[in-house]
Amino acid sequence: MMLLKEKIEGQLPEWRERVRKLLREKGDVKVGEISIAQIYGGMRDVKSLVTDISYVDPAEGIRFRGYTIPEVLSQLPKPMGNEMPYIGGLYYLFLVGTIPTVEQALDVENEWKKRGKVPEYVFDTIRAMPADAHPMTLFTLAVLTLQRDALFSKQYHEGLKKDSYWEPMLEDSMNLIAKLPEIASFIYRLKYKNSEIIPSDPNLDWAGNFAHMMGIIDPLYKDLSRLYFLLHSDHESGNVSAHTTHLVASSLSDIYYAASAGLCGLAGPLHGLANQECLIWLLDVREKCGECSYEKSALRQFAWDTLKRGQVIPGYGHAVLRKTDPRYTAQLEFGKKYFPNDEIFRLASLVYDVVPDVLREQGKAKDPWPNVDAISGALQYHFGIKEFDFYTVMFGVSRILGISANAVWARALGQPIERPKSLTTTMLEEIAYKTA
Ligand code: NMX
Ligand code: MLT
Repeated sequence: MMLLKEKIEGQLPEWRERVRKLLREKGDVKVGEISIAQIYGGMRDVKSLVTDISYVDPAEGIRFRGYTIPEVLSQLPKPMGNEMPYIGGLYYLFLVGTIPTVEQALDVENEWKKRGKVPEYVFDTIRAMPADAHPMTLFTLAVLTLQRDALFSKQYHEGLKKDSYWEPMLEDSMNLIAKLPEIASFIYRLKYKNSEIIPSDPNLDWAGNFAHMMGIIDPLYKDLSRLYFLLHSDHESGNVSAHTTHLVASSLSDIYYAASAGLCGLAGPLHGLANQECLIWLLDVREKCGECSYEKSALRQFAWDTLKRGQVIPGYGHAVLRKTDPRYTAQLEFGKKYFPNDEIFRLASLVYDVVPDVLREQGKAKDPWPNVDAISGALQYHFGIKEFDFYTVMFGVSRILGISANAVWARALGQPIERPKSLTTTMLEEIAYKTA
């Protein structure tokens, strides 16, 4: 039996009883209230979702299964001679809840190797799309195309018992994740590198193999890929990609349907597409400010001009965080260590000295600090990935780790179809003026 399956199966009776007990004994305890401002305001801070895989503390940032980003980076097993961990180990942590040994991390990596062959029909579908289709469209489509092979849908129609729903969900998730590096790098090479596809190297780990298939020679790019996929993987359940995936999967859609829906949400400029927007913004600074790009006064003016045009400064602000995103800090440290004098990296780090003050002066954004997207593109740019409309695909590859792990556990714990209640404006007015 697959190790991950065995480990989840071992924990399930206890988890199911824990949730049953809480519901039985304390099901009517109130966790919060909801105001009219929250209903109209994107449900900000409404506590209505549950996940044990990650938690975002506004003042501290993300913890994966209780571990901070620096703890995860230092404690997860790493390929020999490298500084960044196996992503197989991260997935083990997500699903099992404990830091794996090297053998356990490699067990996940080996499962992915066994399941990695991408069916030709996926490539044919991508090739059939117009040449100017956005890479996120191609990626989302590729994930959806794989739905043909969904085990969950097949077994459900064969009469699978509810207690076992999570098993094909896990199998499907493993099958999907295994194929992502090859699909993503195929899109990149097809679109930007003359269709010169680089075959997969079975000796490499999942993230290292992605770096190899992208055609980046510098061995450090393998570690950046491991870092990138780790940092973007999960951010609790309320963000658009995670919440969309959860919502769609709650109707018992399989992971291919649900993850492709989540990716569509990730493709929005206020969410994952912000990494592309950030790079565009930095290149714009360089083009318009020229030599002065590195002067704080010029950067300040540029930031103000952006705001005055009614646009957001991409990569800054957050719905939950109220401090610098630790995912930003981890990437900043990587750049400072390996290429502090890189032009675009320097510019991205200088923006950090200027933009928070500008946003505070403007007084609108509740969080003036950088998020994960503010610097990720600058690191890719350093390694020659200059086609910024590809950046969100890498975010998507990584995000599927988190959303699929959540989908497996949601199904294991029998979470029901999601269906909140809506009201009309008249009803809200009646409630408001009656209680006033
Ligand atoms: N630049 C300019 N204005 C901003 C920014 C920003 N970076 N961040 C927030 N604001 C504005 C926001 O547009 C809103 O204005 P208005 O009242 O006119 O609608 C006001 O400040 C209050 O917004 P907040 O409550 O602080 O933020 P909210 O929770 O609504 O949105 C984001 C969070 C992340 C969508 C927002 O900060 C933003 O648009 N940031 C830039 C885009 C970005 O970096 N997105 C990536 C987020 C991370 N990710 O990968 O998903
Ligand atoms: C994410 O990683 O999903 C973003 O930081 C957005 C969020 O958490 O709201």
